[in-house]
Amino acid sequence: MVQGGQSLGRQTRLIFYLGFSFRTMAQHNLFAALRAAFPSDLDGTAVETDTGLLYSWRDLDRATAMVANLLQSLDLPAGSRIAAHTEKSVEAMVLYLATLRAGYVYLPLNTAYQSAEVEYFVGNAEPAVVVCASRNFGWVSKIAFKAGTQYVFTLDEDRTGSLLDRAAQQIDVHTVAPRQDDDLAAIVYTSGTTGRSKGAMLSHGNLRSNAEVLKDYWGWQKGDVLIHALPIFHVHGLFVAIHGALLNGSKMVWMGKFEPRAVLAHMAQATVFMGVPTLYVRLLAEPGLTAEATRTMRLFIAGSAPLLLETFKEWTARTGHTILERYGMSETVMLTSNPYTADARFEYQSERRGATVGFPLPGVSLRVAGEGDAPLAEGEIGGIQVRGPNVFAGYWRMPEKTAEEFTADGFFRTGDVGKVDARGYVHIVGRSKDLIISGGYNVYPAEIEGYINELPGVAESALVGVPHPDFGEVGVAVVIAKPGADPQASAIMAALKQQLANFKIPKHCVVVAELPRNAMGKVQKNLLRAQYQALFS
Ligand code: MLC
Ligand code: AMP
Repeated sequence: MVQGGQSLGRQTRLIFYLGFSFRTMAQHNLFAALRAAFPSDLDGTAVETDTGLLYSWRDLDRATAMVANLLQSLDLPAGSRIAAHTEKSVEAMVLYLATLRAGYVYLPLNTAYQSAEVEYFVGNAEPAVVVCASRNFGWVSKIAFKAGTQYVFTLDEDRTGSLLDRAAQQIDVHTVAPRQDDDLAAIVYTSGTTGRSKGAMLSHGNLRSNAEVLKDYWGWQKGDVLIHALPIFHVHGLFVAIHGALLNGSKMVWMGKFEPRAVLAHMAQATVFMGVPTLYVRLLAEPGLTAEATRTMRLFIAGSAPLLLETFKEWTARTGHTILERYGMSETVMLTSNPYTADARFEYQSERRGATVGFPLPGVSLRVAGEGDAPLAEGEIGGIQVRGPNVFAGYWRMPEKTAEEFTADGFFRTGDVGKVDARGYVHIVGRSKDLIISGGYNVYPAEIEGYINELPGVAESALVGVPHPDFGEVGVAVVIAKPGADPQASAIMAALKQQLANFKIPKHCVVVAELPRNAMGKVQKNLLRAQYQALFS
């Protein structure tokens, strides 16, 4: 087992215990920690958008107070979920922060999700409040009211909508709702509309402890400026990026959508960038990506999907910077990271190594296990299991699923397969879960297959992930027709587009006579993957 961080000395322990008794009385609301890190000059710029808007720290404080006051004025039951199906905007971030501030539970929903997907999440989470784009109000409110939601507000990217209209009537001071470490802060769905799609329950303590560890581990410093170019529906853009900047009192350059040239144009005023591998691949395709263009940058961080070694190397060759790759998931926030600094005491551990995800973060225990959860030796490949203050409390209203994913001694089975090498670096070599990660978004084959199998003329299907130069991995659907039927690949794709988020649509579909099967009759997806391996290369 690998334990992140150093063991505590006797003296440090004493301080820790004294500190602990004080902390039990203290404010544990994550928002309070973020707010406490705002710079003393509240008139400085906290966020600058790619459309030229400036928000001061005072603006963030006042806006979150007003939205928090609005939420509290609704007299919602304790623990109410506030679901957001809103495009990326600073106001959407304010809604997230205000939800924390008021002590409710935030539920982010990707705006790519269509009605069946939203219906599942809203039906499962039963949010008291849903906020959506005004153009979607008709269908979203119908779903929400059916699920028992009391209030549906609108919020658009141009700072309009009923949420802000109503919040404008509130006062701009607000006392942060007291919360304990174990209190729920957010529910993040892993994906899909099938019964297997699970809401990971993250507490204030999970999120705050992880953010605090990363602040130190990644050497956040005074003057840092983050380019925020990721969506804010998922852990990477919502927690890692936003908490990182706010907890350091750092300005964010806020991009509504990732555009490589816009990112390059803003790089000269920034120091930190976070992206999924596709963002790095697309930046590398820009001739403007040079050492000069990245001169002011201190740190490039990648994660959410495997970063190819060739991307890692090319980045260094072009910019002189070494990408720091880290590993995490919705259920755990961040787990491991390559090192930021060269630490003379651990010289061999100071290198950022491509194709590895570095070391367990301080406080995280990580082990590689084989059959029956038996721990494996160094270098052996098995299931990655983790434990720590960042690991979620369980799946929303799914105690049996939660129990299935935890070992008897409290380790969470990540579903990732990997090893720890002789130097202690963690390598991810595959996944035991049937999952495709495309451009940093998760696609569950079983969900897509379920939709395809419902289409006219389809007997059966298999979705497999194959390498893709831009998205890293994409889905290929292999379909078997019902006897006498002749379903067309183009019609299948068109039908899926009507029902599913765009990133889940297979990039290729073929109708074949039969699927390869093993002696037990199970489809051999490894053979299909091998067959279509070179489709996009
Ligand atoms: C868009 N498309 C995708 C896709 N994104 N297809 C597969 N995978 C994706 N990720 C589709 C579009 O619908 C479109 O289809 C076509 O591909 C081209 O679209 P595009 O204009 O190039 O896409 P774009 O809007 O630029 O989006 C690409 C992207 C985006 C890479 C910027 O997908 C993105 O922001 N990804 C980041 C996801 C993320 O934040 N993951 C973090 C999860 S947290 P058509 O047919 O309509 O033309 C996590 C934990 C952790 O994993 O460790 O961090
Ligand atoms: P999600 O459920 O969207 O949070 O996705 C989490 C999954 O993304 C993990 O279980 C991993 O499979 C994958 N992942 C995250 N970071 C990395 C990384 N650096 N390398 C490989 N896979 C990663």
